[in-house]
Amino acid sequence: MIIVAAAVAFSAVGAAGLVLAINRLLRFLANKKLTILGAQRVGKTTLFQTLRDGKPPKRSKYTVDPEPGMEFTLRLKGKDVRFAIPKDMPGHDGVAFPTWRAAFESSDQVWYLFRADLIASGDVATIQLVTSHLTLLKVWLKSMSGPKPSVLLVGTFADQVSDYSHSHEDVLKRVADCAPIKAGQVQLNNAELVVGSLANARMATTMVKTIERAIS
Ligand SMILES: Nc1nc2c(ncn2[C@@H]2O[C@H](COP(=O)(O)OP(=O)(O)OP(=O)(O)O)[C@@H](O)[C@H]2O)c(=O)[nH]1
Ligand SMILES: [Mg+2]
Repeated sequence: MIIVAAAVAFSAVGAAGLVLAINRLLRFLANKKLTILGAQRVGKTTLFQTLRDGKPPKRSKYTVDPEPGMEFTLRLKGKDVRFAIPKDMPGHDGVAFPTWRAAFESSDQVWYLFRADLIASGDVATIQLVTSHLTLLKVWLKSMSGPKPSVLLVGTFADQVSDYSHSHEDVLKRVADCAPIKAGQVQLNNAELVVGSLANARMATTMVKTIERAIS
């Protein structure tokens, strides 16, 4: 499915600071293919829609993806950013990730989203899930012979950490110190790590600027 959205610069009615930050970020992604991966409900669609619309969506429904793999193109002043947000069914054991793998291997950039709040609080199920995902990405990266994607680890839902508004750095450090994230950064060719939130326009602006710094 290809959806061509209008350029953010023309369609956005969100906060001016956010639109500016998005346009700066999209410049670094022009003519690139970006894949957004992550477990269910981590904020993949929210991040894409924020970049597309210049403001975070009010609410999002579960993404029901009838076809394997969703693709979108954002056109920015004649340059395209191609997005892939592939979906996999729950309950898989890692072998059944064909759409993730195909998107991963054909991308310039891969953003892996995970719940920063749950990682920071040591949630065992989340740690196991993130570990298994990052192990898969590592195996795919190692098995590739041609150009490889750069991987960015994106922790979302930081607003759910009680002291986030006072101490961004502390939350980032707690996430960075978590074993699977620490190992993942090294194993994924020194993947950058960003932590933030898309809960509102102000937090989304910070998130977008942080992502831009990480990939530029
Ligand atoms: N508090 C908070 N809520 C968020 C954040 N990001 C997304 N959400 C909310 O989390 C829910 C899931 O977000 P989605 O963007 O649909 O997540 P997804 O990864 O696309 O989910 P699926 O496609 O269904 O797997 C939505 O209700 C969002 O509004 C965040 O940073 N903080
Ligand atoms: Mg979704």
